[in-house]
Amino acid sequence: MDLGAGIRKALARITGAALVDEAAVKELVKELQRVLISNDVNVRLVMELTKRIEERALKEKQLPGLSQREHVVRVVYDELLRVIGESYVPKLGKQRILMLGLYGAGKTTTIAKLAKFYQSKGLKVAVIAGDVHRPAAFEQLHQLSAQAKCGFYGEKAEKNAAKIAVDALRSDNNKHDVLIFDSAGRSAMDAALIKELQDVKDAFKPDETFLVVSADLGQVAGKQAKESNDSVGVSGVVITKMDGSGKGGGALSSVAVSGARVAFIGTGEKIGDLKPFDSQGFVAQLTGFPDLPALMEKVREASDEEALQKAMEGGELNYETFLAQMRAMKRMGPLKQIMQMLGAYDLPEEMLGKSEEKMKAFEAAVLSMTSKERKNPDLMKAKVRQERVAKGAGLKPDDVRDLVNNFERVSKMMKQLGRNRGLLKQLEKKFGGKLK
Ligand SMILES: Nc1nc2c(ncn2[C@@H]2O[C@H](COP(=O)(O)OP(=O)(O)OP(=O)(O)O)[C@@H](O)[C@H]2O)c(=O)[nH]1
Ligand SMILES: [Mg+2]
Repeated sequence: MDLGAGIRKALARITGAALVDEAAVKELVKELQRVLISNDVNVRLVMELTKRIEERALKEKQLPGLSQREHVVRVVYDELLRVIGESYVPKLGKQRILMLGLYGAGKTTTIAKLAKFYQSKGLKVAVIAGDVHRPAAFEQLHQLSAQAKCGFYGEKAEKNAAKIAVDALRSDNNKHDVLIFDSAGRSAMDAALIKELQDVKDAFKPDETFLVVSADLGQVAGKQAKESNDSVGVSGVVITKMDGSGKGGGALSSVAVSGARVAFIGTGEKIGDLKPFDSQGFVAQLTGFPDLPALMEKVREASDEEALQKAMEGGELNYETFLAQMRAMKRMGPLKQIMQMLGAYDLPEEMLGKSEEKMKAFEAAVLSMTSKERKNPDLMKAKVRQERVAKGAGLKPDDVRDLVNNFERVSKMMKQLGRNRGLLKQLEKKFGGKLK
């Protein structure tokens, strides 16, 4: 059974259980251990991971608004994500990339895929045929470059890879934004390969050095990542053949714990079968909860609700607490009516979560503020700050000005209402818990 299917089956025990108690959590943990180990994930890692899952699932305070089931799923998701590491955000600028890896890992194919990827981001790409050992390597890359419609440099008879790098840089003369160098594979990271790669590095001066490993190496991928990093330095790992291997989870987790970052994932032989590594998406897929982001949203709202409660009780309003309030109000429809009953008729409609778009804009703006600005709303009255935030949030300065004005209006009103401490509590009593 592949890793994803196994994890989903294990989680089904929880989601299908009549009662989510300690025994159910222990069952889940046992099943997870079995699945992870049989998928070549390192045993020590599995034990650490499942111990944390068990502890957190049983002991951690459940966030309000989450069911016991959701709480457990969330813990599993969280912990898997922690092992698997961060998503990769490709740099989209001028750069040189050196590719390395053992025989047949997928270096040359991946180069064509990368060329296509960076070109799709508007960058000019050329590839360099630097595999001087395999006779057909030059032709293979040449053909792939035609398919990817990118530039190509190579010298058929040249046996010195570093010299090819120097010549390619000279003839390119800054014409292309991204240069990708194909190097020769070996059956092991031996001294000769390390020396050749080091010479190429000195000549080519890469910004990124990507190690290419095949998913069917399983845990060995992590060992390879570590060795390559120690000997030549690696800035990212591309895991290929994730489509055809049951050991992908093992490869991925072992690379992540080796300290290297997973940069791209190859999922097929075609030129479009490559994507930057998205750890959240990957874990969502593994756990079989495509709506996990929705669950996470619920988690966030639950914590927002706590922040809201505090803000209402303390009467303090700033951009941070305001954002939390808006998020919570979105769910607490009745609050708006209650506020109207209290005479607060002129709450700006769109600020009460009616309009998704405004909400998103507001959120983007708040996230572009410094934490000082979030806590001291008065600072945001300055035009220069509004302009800076607009730039950061991808909004027009006028939009940010509107948001600031709206905030000021609501803030004034909240101050009047908020003088009544514990307002929310009283309202809840009065309306019989309708607020939740
Ligand atoms: N299914 C699948 N096949 C892949 C993937 N990436 C590469 N391959 C295949 O793996 C084989 C080897 O790929 P190459 O790109 O030639 O590997 P290489 O590392 O350059 O090999 P050498 O230059 O001989 O060391 C080819 O048949 C590719 O089509 C992938 O993500 N999925
Ligand atoms: Mg090759």
